Amino acid sequence: MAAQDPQVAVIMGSASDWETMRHACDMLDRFGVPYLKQVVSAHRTPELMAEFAHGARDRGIKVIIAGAGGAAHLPGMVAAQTTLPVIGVPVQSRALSGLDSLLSIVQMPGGIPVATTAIGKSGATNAGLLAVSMLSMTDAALADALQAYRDELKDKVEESNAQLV
Ligand code: RP5
Repeated sequence: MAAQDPQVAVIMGSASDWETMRHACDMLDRFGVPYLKQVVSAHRTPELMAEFAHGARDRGIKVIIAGAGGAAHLPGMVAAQTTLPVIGVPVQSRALSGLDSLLSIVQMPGGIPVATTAIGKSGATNAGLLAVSMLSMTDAALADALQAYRDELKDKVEESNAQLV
């Protein structure tokens, strides 16, 4: 749900990250949360990254999801330039399967937090869910929708158990 008044920004270091980051957007779509998606590269477009990070709060963004792979400095560099919550998604890299991305994002020195998810699709999915969860602190309808989603997951486990016999 791309919208004029996005509450979440989903940014990524390269268009090649989209196959991963689309799973964060799928979750935001599922919960009807308006968001924007954009390629913002820490090393190819550093000025754009700074402009984006400094302006995000004023344009009404409440949570930033930032995905990157390899030397994945985007989430940390964005977090350094905004006090909004930043969720970092380590994209699975070709050379090191995303371990490089994970370690680049997760070990932020104390003071500038990045909430880091798992590598790849699961991480992107959970980043979307975590953003919804953050927004649900002040949105009862979203809280209800999240609970319904959890109930669905539980039902699926029960269904799969029934199929084991
Ligand atoms: C990072 O470099 C991006 O986040 C991407 O995961 C990785 C490779 O980018 P491309 O060379 O595919 O554009 O900046």
